[in-house]
Amino acid sequence: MESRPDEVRQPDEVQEPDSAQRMDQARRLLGSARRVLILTGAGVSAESGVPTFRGPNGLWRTRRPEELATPQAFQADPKLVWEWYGFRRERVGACRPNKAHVAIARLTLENENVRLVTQNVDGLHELALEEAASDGSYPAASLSRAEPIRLHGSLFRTRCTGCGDRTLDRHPVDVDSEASLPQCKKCAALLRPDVVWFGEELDPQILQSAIEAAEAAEVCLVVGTSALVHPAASLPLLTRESGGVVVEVNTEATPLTEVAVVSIRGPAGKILPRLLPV
Ligand code: BV8
Ligand code: ZN
Repeated sequence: MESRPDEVRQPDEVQEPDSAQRMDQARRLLGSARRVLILTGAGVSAESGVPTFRGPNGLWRTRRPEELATPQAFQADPKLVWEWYGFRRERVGACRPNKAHVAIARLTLENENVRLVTQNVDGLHELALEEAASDGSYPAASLSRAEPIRLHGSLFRTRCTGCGDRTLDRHPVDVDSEASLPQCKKCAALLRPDVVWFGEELDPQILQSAIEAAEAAEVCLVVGTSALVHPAASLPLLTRESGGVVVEVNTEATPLTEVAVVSIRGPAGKILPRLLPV
């Protein structure tokens, strides 16, 4: 089919000579695995319009995420950091889950031996899950079990820098002045986004449940991550060390490509609906 001159040609699995075999091999591995870990990064949300960290729109006002997503940056200029999180909340708030999120949501609802661990703070996995279960066809137990293990927190939650209180918060952020920044309703201290910043430890219980899921998995399906941020990037290695295998879906090669038994090139929104047995 001739593509219209203005149409951006998405890299497609059919372009690579042996990609059909890779898809078959990956389907077989996923189909025969008793336990599967799915690890996602920003790439799974790219087709929803969420800028990735290292992609073309990763920079914000020429600042790199690693510069802004740190306790030091917040200490030095909480207004600037809140402006960035306010910008992302608004941008992500207008995005919808794509076919990759939906395929993963269905699989985790249908199969209790599939766990999802995400580095994403955009809440699109959770939204896809809510919508997939909205027809009430899944028991509450499978819904809570299908909840993603969120390694790095959420854009739509705050944490108090004084009393530590955590709250859901989807409101736009008033960044007029330092005095207008979000304040704790309990102790009036400054609130911060409830995310894990670079240099900060992950929540030990959350990390432990991710490690256990990685060690128990026979297949770790890694989708849309550059695998540069740790400890998240080490989870697939734990699966391999425990005798399992790694399957990768990414539009580009990553440090995990050489670890993966099969690596599929293409956009997650196109690949996952064809790859996952749902
Ligand atoms: C910690 C929340 C203890 C905030 C985030 C070991 C070695 C080296 C460094 C370290 C190490 N251990 C610790 C570190 C330091 C650091 C780290 O890893 N630094 C990196 C930069 C080298 N780690 C930490 O600080 C962690 N804490 O370890 O505490 C400690 C502390 C100090 C020292 C030692 C130990 C905390 C890390 C968490 C930071 N918070 N997010 C926020 O979001 O605001 S990380 C954030 O960046 C994301 O959550 C994610 O994890 C990461 C971005 O990576 P990706 O999601 O993969 O996105 P990216 O854009 O990079 O790539 C997108 C990919 O998708 C690409 O491959 C692209 O090709 C692909 N793609 C694009 N479109 C598509 C696609 N694929 C498929 N389909 C498409 N359509
Ligand atoms: Zn407080």
